[in-house]
Amino acid sequence: MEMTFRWYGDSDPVTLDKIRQIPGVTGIVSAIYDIPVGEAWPMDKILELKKKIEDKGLNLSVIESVPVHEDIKLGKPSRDRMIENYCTTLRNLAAAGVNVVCYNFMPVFDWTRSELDHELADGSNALIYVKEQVDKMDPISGELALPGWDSSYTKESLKAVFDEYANITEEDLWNNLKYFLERVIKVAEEVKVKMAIHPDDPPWPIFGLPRIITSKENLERFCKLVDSPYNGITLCSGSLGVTKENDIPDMVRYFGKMGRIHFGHCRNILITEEGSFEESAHLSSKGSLDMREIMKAYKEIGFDGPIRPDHGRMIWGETGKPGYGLYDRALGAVYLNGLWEGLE
Ligand code: DNO
Repeated sequence: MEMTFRWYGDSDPVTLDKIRQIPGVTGIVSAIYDIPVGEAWPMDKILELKKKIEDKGLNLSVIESVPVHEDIKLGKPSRDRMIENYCTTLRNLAAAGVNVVCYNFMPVFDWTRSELDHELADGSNALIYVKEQVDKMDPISGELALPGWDSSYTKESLKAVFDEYANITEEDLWNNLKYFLERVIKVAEEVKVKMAIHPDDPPWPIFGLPRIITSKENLERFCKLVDSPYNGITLCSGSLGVTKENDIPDMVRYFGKMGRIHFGHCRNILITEEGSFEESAHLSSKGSLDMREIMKAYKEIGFDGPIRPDHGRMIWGETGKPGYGLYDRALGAVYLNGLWEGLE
């Protein structure tokens, strides 16, 4: 297992100099953020990113994410050109020595929360999802922005894309995902890049948009869409774990034995009521997930890929990108490494 940490590039207040001081973290998870979704990533930019990271004595372990253009998810004719570009990006990444790529297939919005700085009992601030509040939110008001969301939408273009999704069913989304995978996984196999889909967060439909990467059953269906070891998963405990039906250690064992887990996101969450949750500290006793059992499952499958702590709370007065401060994520990394060492 390699402990990794997400870095948002030069604009990230959590610098590589800080990250390299977290004991046990050797890998960086990053991306190129200034290329429009749907365009190919040029070689020189990839090499520049890699060099910056390696100059600090770290590895560029995972790209999170190479985003999938909405036209691909919608199955529009323009998708062929965009899939071609996606394949070019994979070829370039492979040539630069990157071999794990994370992405997601969530329509329009990436991870969604109702509040970004909810104060917990200990005075720290965390992201939370309260079903009632989300049900009342107007997704196209442009009022809520999250680090994972595409910020290039205007109110009008958001409305337009929502209209396009009005006719897209879950089955359509499955078909469009299959179409994408049939083309991309061929190239991934050829250049040996492990593709790792990120589950939908939260794992249920929001704002009337379909979501399909949500459960063990659906992940199994996903694996069979294109039955290749390069067609794998980012097993995100915090995304899948907010519903009790998803047994995370069981999923790690099941998909791990199939050789389909290429990346682990390990964080805890506290289910506050059915359909609502808070992002808690990583420690098992602070949330609903048994983190030791999850790490034990990774140990049992002989996992040798990258793992990262995931969202952290804001503690000790830190401010910054919601979910992506330094301190609590660093505590998470050290805690997960401690569990791992204890299991050795
Ligand atoms: C949240 C992340 C997601 C993830 C994407 C992958 O912090 O886990 O935003 O990066 O869904 O494409």
